[in-house]
Amino acid sequence: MNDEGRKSKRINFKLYLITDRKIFHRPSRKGTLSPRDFTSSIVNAVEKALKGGVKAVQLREKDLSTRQLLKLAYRMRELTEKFDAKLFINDRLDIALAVSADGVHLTQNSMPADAVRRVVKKAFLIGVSTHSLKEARQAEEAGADFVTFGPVYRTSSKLRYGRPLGLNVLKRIVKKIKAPVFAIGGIKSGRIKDVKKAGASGVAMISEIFKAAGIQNKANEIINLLEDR
Ligand code: TZP
Repeated sequence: MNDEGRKSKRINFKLYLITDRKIFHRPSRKGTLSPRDFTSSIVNAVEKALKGGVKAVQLREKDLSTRQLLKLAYRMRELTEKFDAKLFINDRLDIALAVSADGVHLTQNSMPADAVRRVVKKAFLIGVSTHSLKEARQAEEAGADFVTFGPVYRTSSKLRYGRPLGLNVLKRIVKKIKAPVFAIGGIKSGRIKDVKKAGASGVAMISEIFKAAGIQNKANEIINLLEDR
């Protein structure tokens, strides 16, 4: 794994787990999930992953109301703290600060990293989703601690995240920026070797872990693959 010499001291994890509670519950016809749905299954699933050794979780539930998201974020904070894992909140700096998360994960439509940096403590971490070398460079220049890059492969949700960018583009980006790069999009256990070879500092995952029959074992298996154990 090509993270020697990178600004990786602040980023001490290689597996970045991203939530998607819709994996467990389909929204009703009205397009909403009941409050019970969003406080139970995803919390249980994240707990299993934490038991398997996950050390970084991104709460990414874009369709929840502010109050629903805040409530879920408090639960996630409690849980991640118990397992000494980092918590990131997708896009919402306000929620991240309110629950004392370790950081925020910014999209290309979020506040830019430099604007966030101006108002947070030094220890607060900033991740940024990127999909090209230009975006990765911009994120790094703006002070991102790490970036996710992808989709590298076709994801299970078909082309919702854009066309797959491939390992060669990942390789090029890793060479050009110093910040740790997490490969995202269609990452499965069997692809970790190639992603590592391409130079990624780690992987970000949704379905490979949350759709696994045994979430705890799957998380553990992936961590072992990433750590070369
Ligand atoms: N951004 C790019 S691909 C993706 C996101 C959020 C989805 C990754 O999901 P999966 O199930 O790990 O392919």
